[in-house]
Amino acid sequence: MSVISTRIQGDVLVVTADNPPVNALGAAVRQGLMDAMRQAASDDAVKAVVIRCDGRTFFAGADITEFGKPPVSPSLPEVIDAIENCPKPVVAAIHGTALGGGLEVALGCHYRVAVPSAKLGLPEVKLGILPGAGGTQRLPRVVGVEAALPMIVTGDPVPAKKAKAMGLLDALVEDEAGLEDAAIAFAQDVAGRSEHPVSSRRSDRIADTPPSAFDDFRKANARRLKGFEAPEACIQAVEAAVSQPYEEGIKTERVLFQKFVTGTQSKALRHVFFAERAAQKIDDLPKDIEILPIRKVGIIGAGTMGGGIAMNFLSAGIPVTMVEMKQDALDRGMGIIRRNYDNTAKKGRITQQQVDTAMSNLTGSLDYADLADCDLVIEAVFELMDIKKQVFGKLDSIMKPGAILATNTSYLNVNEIAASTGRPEWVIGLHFFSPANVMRLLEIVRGDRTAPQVLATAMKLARTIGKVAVVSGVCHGFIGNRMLAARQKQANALLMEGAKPHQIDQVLLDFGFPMGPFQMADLAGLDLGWKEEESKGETIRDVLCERGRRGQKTGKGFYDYDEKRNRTPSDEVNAIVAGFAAKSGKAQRDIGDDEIRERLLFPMVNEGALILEEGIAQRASDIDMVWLNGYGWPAYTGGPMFWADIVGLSTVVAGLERHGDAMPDLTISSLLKDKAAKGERFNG
Ligand code: TC6
Repeated sequence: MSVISTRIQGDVLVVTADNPPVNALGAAVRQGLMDAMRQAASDDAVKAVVIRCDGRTFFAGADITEFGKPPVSPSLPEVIDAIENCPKPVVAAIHGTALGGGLEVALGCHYRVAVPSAKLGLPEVKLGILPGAGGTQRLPRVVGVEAALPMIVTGDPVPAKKAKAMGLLDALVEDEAGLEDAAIAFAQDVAGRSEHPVSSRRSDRIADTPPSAFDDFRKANARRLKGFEAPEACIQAVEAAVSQPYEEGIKTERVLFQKFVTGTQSKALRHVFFAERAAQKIDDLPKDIEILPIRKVGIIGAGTMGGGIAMNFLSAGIPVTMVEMKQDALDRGMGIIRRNYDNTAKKGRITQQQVDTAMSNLTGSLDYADLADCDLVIEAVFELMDIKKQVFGKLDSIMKPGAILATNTSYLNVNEIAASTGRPEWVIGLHFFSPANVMRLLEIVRGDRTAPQVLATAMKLARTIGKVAVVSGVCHGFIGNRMLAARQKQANALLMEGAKPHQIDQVLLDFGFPMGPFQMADLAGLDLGWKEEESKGETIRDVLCERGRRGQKTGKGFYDYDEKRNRTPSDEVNAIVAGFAAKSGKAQRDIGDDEIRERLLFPMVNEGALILEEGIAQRASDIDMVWLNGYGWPAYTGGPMFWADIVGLSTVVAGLERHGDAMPDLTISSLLKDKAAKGERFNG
């Protein structure tokens, strides 16, 4: 069946796309639209045209899988020009999402109508490119530069009501089922008008732009956009819309688009797009597996982690019972949740009504028995195996049959925890990242005996609460913390060899991380897990803590901090480290940034390769998702495994071998060596 079909209703040509799942504008769709425009122009009985889509959405954009392949005619810009040049008025009927090339098609139409639930956006920037089918020239002409810039540069879509208010839509159709008929009626109405169809090219809204608009926007968004190349290209293209005539502006957009679509950042961000979707797939689970209903969730522990986890479910409308040992700890935890919600409401991100609903779904308790009827319980108690086992033993005796028992452990053996119950099939790891209500990553740890249904339910639940879930097998630290440990080991070794904390941190900041390991340690507190009474000054951390250097909260740690928490390197720390190095007989030396970067990042890639080799991660791109969503790895490099592909696996192996003397206990993964020798990549 053809992906584009046409029919004539009255005097309106209705053009319908049907290209599941998201009506991407692949070659066949483009050709079909082109043919339809020819039909509209040549058939005298046709007075107007409606373009609409079957399925769950209007065109969700160009077909991303075609990027990087030889172009197939007609191009999207040619198709949109054909729509715009149609002598009969063309109306876009929008439901679902009109994104990227999809919105550009709609902008080529002379009129746009949509249902209120629709969203419209130009998310190309998130793929490392800019709208390349006229979007940067047409959108500012339709809605003005002030409204167009954020849409194009951040890529965030706008809801239909806002789109109507900004002039992007001509009408809203309240009755969703009646969109097609309403669009046809709208088309008949405009066809009867005497004036020519309105082209997005002709507008003087763009002339209102103050000259400072672009620099102001650059300044206001500098932090958010740091490291990404495409946002600046987007700004330049919109600047061209203001400073150049339409035909010239379109050429500027084309040149920038061609440059970026073949760039490394775009390849990396496209990889991220598909990696996020791939992570949701578990290869050995049957497609029709039954998903268990999760109507009520229990959380053990009302600390920062437990509270953050609870908020995920409350925000999704799922009632939560939170259990603590003491009333004051419970009150404190519940109070923090309320304050967090209140603050979000103050910022206008949620309504007071939503705060009240979320809080009304939260019950506090001091009694495990109150968890008995929960469909899922997550423990977020102290990270000690004995304590976890006690908690699970108790849960086993209380929870109803068929309830999922989850641990939020970040390191411990989930199989061992599961074995402390009589129902290991119902036990799973749900490793949230702090702050748990904000961070997108959820590592789902599949125990050796976890039932497929339990795993599938956890994956579905992750989607419900807006997390990016990645499945990990059982090993110490799972995917993320195991690789973090490999990096930390090198950071500590480099310190002893003469690199300074600020130098090591700066190398990672320059790479694109939001923070380096010593900044992170200072933020978390150096005394986390450290006991004063047991400290014998045997490690750098012992000495720092003993001297009151316990991190940002004490005004000093690896760095000195002023009252605004600005950090400066510390001579005292350097002397302490040098003292330890001398005691261990290590000569300190100047270490270059390249060596630091290789010694920090190559062992991580190696650990990732071991994780793959052992079957802990399903695929390399899952490892990328963990680091992108949980640890601040810069998205524009695609994640550690994709980055290694770009650097070249033989370069990584050569680097590991070159630094071998400094990393004597590092075993190079045979998978990594093998792939490097064959010139292969981790990702395809
Ligand atoms: C552009 O338009 C540039 C224009 C200039 C040209 C000159 N192409 O996300 P889901 C697949 S750039 C190909 O799970 P949802 C996706 O991989 C594009 N495939 O669904 C998945 O496949 P799988 C600008 C695509 O309901 C399946 O469809 N547009 C595309 O959660 C389902 O996707 C965008 O960036 C595509 N464009 O969300 C929008 N889109 O089942 C990208 C999706 O094999 N898309 N697939 O894994 C989205 O944001 C979302 O897909 C959604 C639907 C909101 C449309």
